[in-house]
Amino acid sequence: MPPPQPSPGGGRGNALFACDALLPSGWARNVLLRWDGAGRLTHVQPEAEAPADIPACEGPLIPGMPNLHSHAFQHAFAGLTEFRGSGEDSFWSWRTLMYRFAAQLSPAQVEAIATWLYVEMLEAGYTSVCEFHYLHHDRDGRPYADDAEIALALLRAAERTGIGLTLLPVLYQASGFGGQPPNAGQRRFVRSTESMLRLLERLRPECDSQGACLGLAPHSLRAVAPDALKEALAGLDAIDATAPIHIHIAEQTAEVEACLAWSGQRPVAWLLDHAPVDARWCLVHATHMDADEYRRAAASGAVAGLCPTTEANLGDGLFDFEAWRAAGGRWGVGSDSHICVNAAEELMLLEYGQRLAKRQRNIAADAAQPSVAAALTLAAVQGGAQASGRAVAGLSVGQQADFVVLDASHPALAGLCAADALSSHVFASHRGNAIASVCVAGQTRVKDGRHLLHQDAAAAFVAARSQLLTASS
Ligand code: NGQ
Ligand code: ZN
Repeated sequence: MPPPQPSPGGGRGNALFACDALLPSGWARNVLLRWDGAGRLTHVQPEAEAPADIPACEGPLIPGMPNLHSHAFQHAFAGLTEFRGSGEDSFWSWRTLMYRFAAQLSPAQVEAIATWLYVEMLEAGYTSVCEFHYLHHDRDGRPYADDAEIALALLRAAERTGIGLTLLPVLYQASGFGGQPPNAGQRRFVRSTESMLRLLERLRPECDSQGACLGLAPHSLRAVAPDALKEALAGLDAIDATAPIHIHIAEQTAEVEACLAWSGQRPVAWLLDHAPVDARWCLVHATHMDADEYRRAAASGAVAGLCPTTEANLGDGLFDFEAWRAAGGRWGVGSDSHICVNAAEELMLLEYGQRLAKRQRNIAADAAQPSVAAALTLAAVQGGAQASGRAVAGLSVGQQADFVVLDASHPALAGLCAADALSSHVFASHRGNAIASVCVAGQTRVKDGRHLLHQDAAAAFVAARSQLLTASS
């Protein structure tokens, strides 16, 4: 039978029966799900009878994955820096090229790129995204007539595609620790703390009206000096004392060294001592921490924002996932630069990085959840939901009906039990999409593996990228 459709009359109240569903406690059989008109689950009942009038999904049902870190515009640039420049290429030489690319983008191009990106995310198992948005101004660095121009383009892209959104306008003021003046490549990003707070006020009703969550992202300790950080956090609290806060924290060893030179502390330690880090925070790329930082950051309740494919692509270094889990740390995944847009592959690479470093196998599993793929999926959904500030924490009552039906007819999955099908989806589907359908807030967005906008959005993306490449050649 087909996946659920919006009910007649435009309401979204609906139901679905799944022979196998991955609930927060693990796999369950014969699960009946019901959700209300707002797309919130009202009923998650295992061992139910299959009601005759309710559609049954054909493959295992898993929770939709929140993508906790995205710079949408970078998707049009993915794959274009895989050549040797002068000397030794690094994160920093990549960043120079990325700035050059960012300098050219128009709001319409950003919208086309984001729309296609969100289509791809939905097709690849992400049902919501945290957009870490710092491309604020026009090409000359001057604010647009409407200061929210590009933020609104991102909101429209999310709304059109149906992906859930946490919008994180980025505070960016400096080029290095302690408030060093920004450089020319950063002119589109830079704004005063006061203008950031005005932007948040401007965006609040827009976000509310489409069910998006609004937070704030101090870009990094490199880009925001201590006084500005304090002032921005106080301003955010006055607007919404529960809003999520995301920051890039310790991605590169050069960044750790510069922070030590500036403050005598490593970035994570500095942040924990100078900011009220708690469960509202997402520490993106907390890659380089010492043992004490792993322990303290995990105890803060913050989510570690892991972006395995981007971190590999940029040569960041390896997060010590085992140490983080041993300390009880929460975590989720993001596709960040979008060198790869696939929730399953992020989980696979996260596990493989640890296997390579530790020379062990099945590292993310434990006695309670021996299947690595299930353990990874469940933890990343929980952590991703926390970082998103939205009720997207999986298949339980009160959470949004965000879910993915695996394609039981895909050769990698066919004939397997649900647990093995998920393992094959994560580890053995060879980049082929083993996803049949995807629902966000109970609405079908991907059917037979395809989003309704697939073709149009792809064409608009390719056109935008061609314009950009022609302009820069
Ligand atoms: C960004 N991206 O803001 O897009 C950063 C690079 C920076 C990643 N860290 C720029 N992956 O950190 O200065
Ligand atoms: Zn980032």
